[in-house]
Amino acid sequence: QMVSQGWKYFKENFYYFSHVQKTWYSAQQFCVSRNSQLTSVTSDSEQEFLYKTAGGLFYWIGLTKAGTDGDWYWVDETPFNKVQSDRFWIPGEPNNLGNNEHCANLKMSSLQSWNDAPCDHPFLFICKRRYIPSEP
Ligand code: 2F8
Ligand code: CA
Repeated sequence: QMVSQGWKYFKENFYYFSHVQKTWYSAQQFCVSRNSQLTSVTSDSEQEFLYKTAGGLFYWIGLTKAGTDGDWYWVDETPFNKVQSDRFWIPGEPNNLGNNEHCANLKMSSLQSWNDAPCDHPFLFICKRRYIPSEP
Protein backbone atom coordinates (compact mmCIF):
# COMPACT_ATOMS: atom_id res chain seq x y z
CA GLN A 1 0.00 0.00 0.00
CA MET A 2 2.83 2.45 0.85
CA VAL A 3 4.66 1.19 -2.24
CA SER A 4 1.72 2.27 -4.41
CA GLN A 5 2.16 5.79 -2.97
CA GLY A 6 5.79 5.84 -4.07
CA TRP A 7 7.58 4.63 -0.93
CA LYS A 8 10.59 2.33 -1.47
CA TYR A 9 11.53 -0.43 0.98
CA PHE A 10 15.14 -0.99 2.05
CA LYS A 11 16.34 -2.87 5.15
CA GLU A 12 13.48 -2.37 7.61
CA ASN A 13 12.60 1.16 6.43
CA PHE A 14 10.41 2.82 3.81
CA TYR A 15 11.81 5.86 1.98
CA TYR A 16 9.91 8.56 0.11
CA PHE A 17 11.76 10.49 -2.62
CA SER A 18 9.79 13.69 -3.17
CA HIS A 19 8.90 15.09 -6.58
CA VAL A 20 8.57 18.65 -5.31
CA GLN A 21 11.14 20.93 -3.74
CA LYS A 22 10.79 22.35 -0.23
CA THR A 23 12.96 24.20 2.27
CA TRP A 24 14.60 21.88 4.80
CA TYR A 25 12.14 22.56 7.62
CA SER A 26 9.08 22.46 5.36
CA ALA A 27 10.33 19.12 4.01
CA GLN A 28 10.71 17.82 7.57
CA GLN A 29 7.15 18.96 8.37
CA PHE A 30 5.90 17.10 5.29
CA CYS A 31 7.72 13.94 6.41
CA VAL A 32 6.26 14.20 9.93
CA SER A 33 2.77 14.55 8.41
CA ARG A 34 3.43 11.16 6.78
CA ASN A 35 4.63 9.51 10.03
CA SER A 36 8.25 9.81 8.97
CA GLN A 37 11.28 12.08 9.26
CA LEU A 38 13.90 13.39 6.86
CA THR A 39 16.25 10.44 6.44
CA SER A 40 19.24 9.61 8.57
CA VAL A 41 22.17 7.71 7.04
CA THR A 42 24.09 5.27 9.21
CA SER A 43 25.75 2.71 6.93
CA ASP A 44 27.50 2.38 3.59
CA SER A 45 24.68 0.21 2.27
CA GLU A 46 22.04 2.78 3.23
CA GLN A 47 24.11 5.60 1.71
CA GLU A 48 24.51 3.55 -1.47
CA PHE A 49 20.76 2.84 -1.67
CA LEU A 50 20.03 6.56 -1.26
CA TYR A 51 22.51 7.97 -3.78
CA LYS A 52 21.64 5.36 -6.40
CA THR A 53 17.92 6.04 -6.05
CA ALA A 54 18.56 9.79 -6.03
CA GLY A 55 20.11 9.43 -9.49
CA GLY A 56 22.24 12.56 -9.30
CA LEU A 57 19.44 14.94 -8.22
CA PHE A 58 19.85 16.96 -5.00
CA TYR A 59 17.79 15.84 -1.98
CA TRP A 60 17.61 17.17 1.57
CA ILE A 61 18.46 14.62 4.26
CA GLY A 62 17.75 14.85 8.00
CA LEU A 63 21.07 16.35 9.00
CA THR A 64 21.24 19.83 10.51
CA LYS A 65 23.19 21.84 13.08
CA ALA A 66 22.34 22.71 16.67
CA GLY A 67 23.70 24.81 19.48
CA THR A 68 26.44 27.41 19.60
CA ASP A 69 29.06 24.86 18.56
CA GLY A 70 27.04 24.03 15.46
CA ASP A 71 27.32 20.29 15.95
CA TRP A 72 25.58 18.18 13.31
CA TYR A 73 22.67 16.01 14.45
CA TRP A 74 20.02 13.75 12.89
CA VAL A 75 16.50 15.15 13.13
CA ASP A 76 15.11 11.61 13.69
CA GLU A 77 17.21 11.45 16.89
CA THR A 78 19.60 8.81 15.58
CA PRO A 79 22.91 9.61 17.36
CA PHE A 80 25.29 11.36 14.92
CA ASN A 81 28.62 9.52 14.74
CA LYS A 82 31.05 12.15 13.44
CA VAL A 83 33.93 9.72 12.89
CA GLN A 84 31.81 7.21 10.96
CA SER A 85 30.03 9.96 9.00
CA ASP A 86 33.04 11.98 7.80
CA ARG A 87 33.48 9.73 4.76
CA PHE A 88 30.01 10.66 3.44
CA TRP A 89 30.82 14.35 2.87
CA ILE A 90 31.95 15.53 -0.57
CA PRO A 91 35.66 16.40 -0.27
CA GLY A 92 35.88 20.04 0.88
CA GLU A 93 32.42 19.91 2.52
CA PRO A 94 30.92 20.94 4.85
CA ASN A 95 32.27 24.42 4.08
CA ASN A 96 29.47 26.57 5.56
CA LEU A 97 29.59 28.90 2.56
CA GLY A 98 28.59 32.46 3.49
CA ASN A 99 28.25 31.24 7.08
CA ASN A 100 24.72 30.22 6.09
CA GLU A 101 24.83 26.46 5.38
CA HIS A 102 23.29 24.65 8.34
CA CYS A 103 21.46 21.78 6.62
CA ALA A 104 22.80 18.90 4.53
CA ASN A 105 21.76 17.37 1.25
CA LEU A 106 22.68 14.47 -0.96
CA LYS A 107 24.35 16.01 -3.99
CA MET A 108 26.59 13.43 -5.67
CA SER A 109 25.99 9.92 -6.97
CA SER A 110 28.83 8.60 -4.81
CA LEU A 111 29.52 7.40 -1.26
CA GLN A 112 31.00 10.89 -0.76
CA SER A 113 27.80 12.75 -1.51
CA TRP A 114 26.85 15.19 1.24
CA ASN A 115 26.95 18.98 0.97
CA ASP A 116 25.93 21.59 3.50
CA ALA A 117 23.57 24.18 1.99
CA PRO A 118 21.28 27.02 3.15
CA CYS A 119 18.27 25.53 5.01
CA ASP A 120 15.88 27.97 3.29
CA HIS A 121 16.88 26.78 -0.19
CA PRO A 122 14.26 24.50 -1.82
CA PHE A 123 15.47 21.02 -2.75
CA LEU A 124 13.84 17.66 -3.27
CA PHE A 125 13.89 15.61 -0.05
CA ILE A 126 13.86 12.04 1.30
CA CYS A 127 11.60 10.86 4.14
CA LYS A 128 12.32 7.65 6.09
CA ARG A 129 9.88 5.58 8.13
CA ARG A 130 10.74 2.47 10.13
CA TYR A 131 8.84 -0.64 9.08
CA ILE A 132 9.40 -4.10 10.54
CA PRO A 133 7.03 -6.71 9.17
CA SER A 134 5.41 -8.81 11.89
CA GLU A 135 3.88 -12.31 11.88
CA PRO A 136 0.25 -12.34 10.78
O1 2F8 B 1 31.51 24.34 -4.71
C1 2F8 B 1 30.80 23.81 -3.67
C2 2F8 B 1 29.66 24.73 -3.28
O2 2F8 B 1 28.75 24.80 -4.39
C3 2F8 B 1 27.59 25.62 -4.17
O3 2F8 B 1 27.96 26.97 -3.96
C4 2F8 B 1 28.43 27.61 -5.12
C5 2F8 B 1 26.83 25.12 -2.96
N1 2F8 B 1 25.66 25.97 -2.72
C6 2F8 B 1 24.40 25.47 -2.73
O4 2F8 B 1 24.14 24.30 -2.94
C7 2F8 B 1 23.29 26.45 -2.49
C8 2F8 B 1 27.74 25.08 -1.75
O5 2F8 B 1 27.07 24.56 -0.62
C9 2F8 B 1 28.93 24.20 -2.05
O6 2F8 B 1 29.78 24.13 -0.93
CA1 CA C 1 28.55 23.62 1.23
